[in-house]
Order: sequence, then structure tokens, then C-alpha cells
Amino acid sequence: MTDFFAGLPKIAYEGPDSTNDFSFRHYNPDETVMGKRMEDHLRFAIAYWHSFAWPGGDPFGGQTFQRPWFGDTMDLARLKADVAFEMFDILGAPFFCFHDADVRPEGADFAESTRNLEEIVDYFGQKMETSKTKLLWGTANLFSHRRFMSGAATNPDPDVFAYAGATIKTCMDATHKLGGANYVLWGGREGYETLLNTDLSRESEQAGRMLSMVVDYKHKIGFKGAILIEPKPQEPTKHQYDYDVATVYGFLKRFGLENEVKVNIEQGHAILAGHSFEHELAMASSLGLFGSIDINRNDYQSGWDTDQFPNNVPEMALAFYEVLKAGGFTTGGTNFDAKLRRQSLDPEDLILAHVGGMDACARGLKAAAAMLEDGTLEALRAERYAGWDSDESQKILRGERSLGDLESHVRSAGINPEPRSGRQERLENLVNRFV
Ligand code: XLS
Ligand code: NI
Ligand code: NI
Repeated sequence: MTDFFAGLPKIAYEGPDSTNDFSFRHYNPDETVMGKRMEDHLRFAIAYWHSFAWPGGDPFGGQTFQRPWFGDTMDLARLKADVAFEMFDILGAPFFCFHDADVRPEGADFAESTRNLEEIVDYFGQKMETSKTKLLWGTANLFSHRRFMSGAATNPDPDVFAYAGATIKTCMDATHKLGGANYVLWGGREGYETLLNTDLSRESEQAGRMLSMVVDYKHKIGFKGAILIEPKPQEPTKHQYDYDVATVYGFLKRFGLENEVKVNIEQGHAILAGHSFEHELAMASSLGLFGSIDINRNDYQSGWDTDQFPNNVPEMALAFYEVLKAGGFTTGGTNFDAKLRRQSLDPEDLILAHVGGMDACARGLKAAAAMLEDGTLEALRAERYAGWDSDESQKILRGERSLGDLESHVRSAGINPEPRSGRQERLENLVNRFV
């Protein structure tokens, strides 16, 4: 045991009336929601990078957090792992996620960095034998080190492409070894600052090649988890290639990978792309790409990725409504890719941020399940489209009617459509009964 969280209790469910800050009011892992345990619905994961590696900097000032494990040695990396698993235990977190760079010190060269990673992966492996916490996903950090400043797979220098590919391989090996449920690719610098120095066509060819190699390697090693792309429209680069779910779908189709890769959708990234979170979830579900979620929100005024913990229950209700309609998670889960505000210095801030986020998600999930079980929203939506269920409409959709046929039909049946209300306010009122 380290003494970092000394004196803080293990968090238990105490119900909505509890006044104990260190308790769940809504997240009750064993409670059944639509026939499934809440823990199995939500599949919460702790993000190693924000909780244990981020120093609290912003563009105007550096480190605010003083963690005893900050530094570049393997001993400190092991101390960080000890504290991380203590937090997983305090929260009862079923999963965690990590990048290579979060967990090991950078070595002098590729070989040393990989050795460091392998040592920590073995250390994680030992801890996971006695911990309930599993790996939701692993990923490679191909955006922080200066070698990646002009991209990883989309770099103009093939040596950087090779270094990135080699790094992805080691991170897939690490994820596979730890029994990870997914492997994530977020294109942190796969984009550009100016077209004046950028060859768009080459860069997307390179990205397609890298992703194909990732899929080949997954099959080669027998990794059964999902490969997930995490869309984001900008930041750090001005224009990122994996803009949103629809853009990723086009990219996957182009390289014939639409049945091999799914998406990890982050609420804050959806907002940056000018979408709602539920839009991105519904789009992914409709395209057969729904995989996993990062549940961190943005500040709606700031226009950048502020990675805040979720605390808006009506937003969570609409998001989990789409998750449930998509059939829920299979390999995916709910990752807190969220960080404390830089003034939240104390160990207990780290715990309470997650407690609040887990409760907000649990309330959202329960409201979403109640809306689905009530059925009115789905019934009203089905009624709106009911005309399309008729025999004649189905013939149109099957391609058995031409524009000429439509003209004859309109003339002979004397069709003269009357608009019908979309009933938006009525539906919004309905949702408000559940949140
Ligand atoms: C950054 C991304 C990142 C990914 C993992 O905006 O959200 O944290 O989730 O590389
Ligand atoms: Ni993000
Ligand atoms: Ni993310």
C-alpha cells in the first residue's frame, strides 16, 4: 500500500438520500437495469493519462500537481502503477485504459522504450491477478514526442511512419498480453496546419496503409478485441483527418476496412465537430460502427477539448438512450478520458471527480432505460415514419419504381401531401418526465 489515498474509504452505494460525499448515490453496480447489471451496462474505465500522468499545466503555466511518482525512472513508474490500482480498487472500477507514454519512461531509443513498456506490462499483469480491474483498451501515444510533430502515419518522413508502426505493434502486443478488450487509435497529429506544405492525397494513402497493417497484425496475433478509431475534428492540428464518425466511415469504406474497425466516440470531440454526442452515437449505430465511448465533456464556451467529468444528467440520458438502442456495449465501455481542473490538487479530488461522473452516468442510464421501457418516444417516432411501411413505399425503397412511376402515381392517386407536426416540444416534454 502507498499512502497517497490514506484515510479515504472504498466507495459504496448508499442511495440517493446519502449525504456522504464518499458514496455512490445512483451507481449501484449490482442493480439490474433492463435485465443487466449496471456495472455490465456501463463498463466504466479510468484513463491513466489524465489521472496519473497529467501534471496540471495549461498554455499559461506548467505543473500544478505534485505527485510523488512524477519523474522518469522505472521505480517511479511502478509507484504510479501502485497508486493507480489503489484508486481502481477504491472506486471499484471494472476497467482502465492507457497509452505507452503514460505508464513507462521514454527510453534513449526504441529498444529501451519497449523494454520499459514490457516491464510495466508485466507489473500490471501481476496486479491484475488479484484486482478485479481489467483493461478496456490500450493505445500508442503518437502525438506528444517531438518526432511526431508532423504526424505519425501521415508524416512526410517514412522513417517516422516506420517508428509509429513499430510503436503501435508494441502497444498492440501489450494490450493483447493484458487481455485488453479493444485497441484504440486516436490520430493525435494525423492532420495538418497548412495546405502549403501538405499533400492530402499522400497522407490519406499512408493512413489507410497503416490502418490495414494494424488490422492484419490483429488477425496475425489472434487479438479478439475491437480496433477502434477515435474521431476528432481539430486540436492538436488545425484540421484532423478523422473529423467525425461520418468522415471515418468514408475513410474505412475507401480502404475496405468498414467491417474491421469501429469507433470510440468522445463527447467533447462530438461537440468540437459541431455535433451533439447523441448525433455521433446514432450515426455510428446506424453505420454499424458503434464501439465504445469517452465520456468527457467540453465547456460549451471555450471551443477546445477541456476534458471535464460528466455532470449533466439530461445529456447523459440522451447519450445512454442511443447506447441502449445500439444494443449496449459488447467489447466497449465508458472511459473517463477526463481530467481534474488544475486547481483540484488533492487526492480526494481525483476520487470525487470519478464518483460524480459515475453517478451522472448511472442516472442517465436509468433515465434512458425508463424512456425505452415506457416506449412512447419510440412509438411516436415509428408513427411518424409509418407511411414507409406500406407495400407501395417498400417497392420505392427496393428500387422497383422510377421517377416516371412516381409521377404517374401522384397524378392517378391525386396525391397532395399535407405537412404534419414534428411535435418537438411534446417530445422534449416527454424526455423531461424521465430526467
Ligand atoms: C484526445 C483524445 C485521447 C484519446 C486517446 O483528445 O481524447 O485522449 O482518447 O489517445
Ligand atoms: Ni479528447
Ligand atoms: Ni479520448
